[in-house]
Amino acid sequence: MRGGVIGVAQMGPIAKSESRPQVVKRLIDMLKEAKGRNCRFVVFPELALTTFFPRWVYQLGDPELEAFFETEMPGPETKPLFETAAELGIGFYLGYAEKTKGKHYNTAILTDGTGKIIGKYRKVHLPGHVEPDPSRKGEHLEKRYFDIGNLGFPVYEALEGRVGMAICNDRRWPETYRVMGLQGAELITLGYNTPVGLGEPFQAAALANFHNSLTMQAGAYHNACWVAAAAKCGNEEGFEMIGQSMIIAPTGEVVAQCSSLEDEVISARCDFDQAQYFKREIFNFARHRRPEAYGLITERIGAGDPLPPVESF
Ligand code: ING
Repeated sequence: MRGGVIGVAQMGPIAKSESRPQVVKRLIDMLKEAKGRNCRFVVFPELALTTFFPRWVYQLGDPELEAFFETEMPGPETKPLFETAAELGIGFYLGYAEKTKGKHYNTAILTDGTGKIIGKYRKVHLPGHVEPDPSRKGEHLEKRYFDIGNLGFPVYEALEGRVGMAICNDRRWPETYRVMGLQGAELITLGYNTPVGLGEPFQAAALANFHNSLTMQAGAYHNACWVAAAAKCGNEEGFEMIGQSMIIAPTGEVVAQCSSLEDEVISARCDFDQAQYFKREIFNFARHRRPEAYGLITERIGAGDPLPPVESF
C-alpha cells in the first residue's frame, strides 16, 4: 500500500528550562512507541525542540532568543533522533526554529526511513505582531522573530507518493492546501502551537478546537488528501495550548485524534490510493476546476470600490 501507517506524536508542554537532550529523549521515546504501532512515518509538532518562545518579548539578537534557534540540522544534540529513526526505519516531520545566513525561519523538515532529510519548508503565514503591546493579554510575536518562508509549499516524493508540509497558522489558509493539492499532494503533514485564546474580542476560546478541526478537515476534503497534524499542547509556561492532534482522511473524516494534553502517539492506516480515488472523481482539478472563470470574477472585483484599509495586524 502506498502511504502506510502514519503516526502523529503530540507533545505536552516544553518548559523553557528543558534542555535539547531532554526534549530529544521525549521525541525518541515517541518514535519507539510509533514503531510499536508499525508506523513508517511520524509527525512531530511545530517548534518541537523548544518552548513556544514567541509568547515572550525579546530584543532581537538577545542571546537567550538566539539560543532557541538551530544553526545545523541535525546538530550534535538532535543527531540521536536521526540515528534512532534510521535504526527504526521511520521517517519524520520535525518543526524547529532555524537560523541560517543571518535569517531566522520557523522551519519543518521531512526525513526518509534512513534519517536523511529529503524536504524542507519554512512557514509562510506568520501570525501575530512585530512590536509588543502591553495592552494585549498575551503576545504572539512570530512576525518579530521569523522571516517569511522563502521555499513556497513544495511537495516531495515520499512514502511512495507525494507529501507536503505546512506549519500551524498555514493550516488556517485554504491556499496552503490548494497549492499542494495542485501539485498532487496525497498527505499534508503539519505541526502547531495554538494558544487556547489570547483574549481576542470575537474569538471565544471555546472555538479554538472547532476552528482547528474545521480548517484541516476542509483542507483535506477540498484537496482529496490526508492531513496529519501534531500539536504541542497543555499548559506551557502558564499559557494554555490546544491539543486535538489528529489524522484526517481525504473524505474529511477524523480517523485518529489525541485525547490528552501530553506526549501522546496516535496512528492510522493512510492509503494514498484512497486520495487518488477522490482526485480522479470529485476533485479532479483538470476535469472540473475552472480557473478561467475565476479570473473573470477577480477582474470584476478589481474594478469595484476600493476595499476598506486592512488594519495593521
Ligand atoms: N499559532 C496560532 C495558530 O494559527 C493563531 C496563532 C491562533 C492565529 C488563533 C489565529 C487564531 O494556530 C501559530 N503558532 O501559528
